[in-house]
Amino acid sequence: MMATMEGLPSCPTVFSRSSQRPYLRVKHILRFSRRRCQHGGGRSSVSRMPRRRGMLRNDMGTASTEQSELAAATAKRRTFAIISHPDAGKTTLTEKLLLYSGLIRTAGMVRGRKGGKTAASDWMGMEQERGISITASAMQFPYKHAVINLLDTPGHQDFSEDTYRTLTAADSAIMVIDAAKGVEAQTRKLFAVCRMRRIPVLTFVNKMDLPGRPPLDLMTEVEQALSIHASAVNWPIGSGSDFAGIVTRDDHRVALFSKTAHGGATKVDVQTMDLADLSTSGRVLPDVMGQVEHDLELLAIAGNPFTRDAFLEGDVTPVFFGSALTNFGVESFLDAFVDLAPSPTSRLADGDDGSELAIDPIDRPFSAYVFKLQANMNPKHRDSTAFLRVCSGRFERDMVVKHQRLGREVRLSRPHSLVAQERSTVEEAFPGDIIGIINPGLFAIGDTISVTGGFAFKPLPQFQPEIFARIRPTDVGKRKAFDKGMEQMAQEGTVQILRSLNDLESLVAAVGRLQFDVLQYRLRHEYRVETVLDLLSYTCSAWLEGDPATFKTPSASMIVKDQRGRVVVLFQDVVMKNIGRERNPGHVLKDMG
Ligand SMILES: Nc1nc2c(ncn2[C@@H]2O[C@H](COP(=O)(O)OP(=O)(O)OP(=O)(O)O)[C@@H](O)[C@H]2O)c(=O)[nH]1
Ligand SMILES: [Mg+2]
Repeated sequence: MMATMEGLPSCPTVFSRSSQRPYLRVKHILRFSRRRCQHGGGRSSVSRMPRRRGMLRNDMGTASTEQSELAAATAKRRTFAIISHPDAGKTTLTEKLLLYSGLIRTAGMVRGRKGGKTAASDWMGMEQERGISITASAMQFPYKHAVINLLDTPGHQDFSEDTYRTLTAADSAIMVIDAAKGVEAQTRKLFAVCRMRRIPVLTFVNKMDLPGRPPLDLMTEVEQALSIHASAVNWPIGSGSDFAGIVTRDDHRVALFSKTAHGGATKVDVQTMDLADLSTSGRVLPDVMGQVEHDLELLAIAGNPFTRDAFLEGDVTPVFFGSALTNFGVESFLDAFVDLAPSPTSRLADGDDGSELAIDPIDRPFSAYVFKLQANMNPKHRDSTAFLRVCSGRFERDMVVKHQRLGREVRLSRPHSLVAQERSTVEEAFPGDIIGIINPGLFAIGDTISVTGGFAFKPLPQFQPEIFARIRPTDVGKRKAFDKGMEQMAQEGTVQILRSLNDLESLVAAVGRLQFDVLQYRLRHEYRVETVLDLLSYTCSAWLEGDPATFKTPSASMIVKDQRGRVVVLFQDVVMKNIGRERNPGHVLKDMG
């Protein structure tokens, strides 16, 4: 295969760790680029040039064709994040959505059996060892008439900053609820973020194959705990070992499932029938049948009506029941999801002149922002990837765009779409798409790029750190690799690096202890550096507005600065922080940066 100037293959190529992975279908969205390779035998110099809006057009007809292509592609996009408390089944559901999309042929487990297959989105070694998600993961796949961009997020609160940033890239969210546990603490917090950002939420009640709480109780809890109307789209037939299927409420069609071997690694067999025929089929016990009929009657009288507008407004959440592990209810959920979920709409940005702008996905030329950085995703490519969410216009490979923070132009020459850590080179992308760009150190989290320049999307939140430490390599000879690893981890937001005001001392800071475990694990595995970490006694912090020289520090506190040079005060505990506030009425202590 011919190599281009940058050392890249000339045809769109899929990079993969295991050549067996049947991810190739992702390329159907790349039809345009593949045709060019087949017929042209490589990229011509003309095709390398970005088709700038207005530049290469020779008549209004072309302009409107491009515009309507863009509008059609945007209308197809469904970009969503899966959120919940740890262990509710987000990664398992993600894996099953990939299975039903055809992107993978057999689904892996969150915690792979020895030598067995693991879930695609939990790609990091530590995730596979511990069976938890540590970092948000992006995947793109076509399904029916839609192109789906799915973001699997970690549930653990120590990684909530990553989850919050990832949520900003989504147009809707799927909230997964464990049928036995109901609405848990972390789910409440994440739901509150969705509400604040006006992201509509669909609810998937998972683990119906295990003994759980009555579905009506769960519906009530969703309504009360989250102050939202809940409207069941389907209803479970039995639960635990009796969970046999679901019935769709509007047409009373029943889907009965047969258990598959290998714990749901392959699609489940479905038999459909009318509810009226279910009792005579002998497939469900009479008392299960009686309960379903009773619940449906009750819902018909007292249940919330569902309208798509109310869902998009965040007034109601459609509720689905199923079991991600056994695949029960996953396909009908995905079908309903592509119909209900919104496609991308305008996003707010701050203009250079201080005005607030709504960036329309179709009317504006290409713009995007970086919501995540991740290094060393694929051992074959020891590099850093910037995850971009396309907000407007058509993206084309090799485009030259304005980098708002740096105030300069950059060429986007190595874009790829993602299936967890695997990459497929992309030629074009549309609003809603998540693409990866190799980051040669140009991008930081929150950066805006656009064809026109002149605005920045709203800044991403940074949480106040609550745990602090000093860290050093055990072997002083590894200092260089250590510094490189630390710089990368800090850029990604894995941890924050704080320095004393005179720059002589540096500390690491995080929102939760697990972030330090990830830091040490990644330094060991990705940079071959063993480290010693000494925890410090500070437990909270705040960004300081005002002159640090006149700030009267309470005892056992410390003034430092963060990576962006902003002043941060570290306190031993909340009492000291409050004393700091009281003693310094002329200063402001901010909890979110
Ligand atoms: N019985 C049963 N187990 C399930 C189901 N869905 C997930 N699990 C199991 O629940 C555990 C947690 O599942 P995950 O998919 O990792 O949960 P998660 O929400 O991604 O967890 P974090 O990413 O760590 O927050 C795993 O052992 C899964 O096999 C289900 O429908 N039924
Ligand atoms: Mg997970």
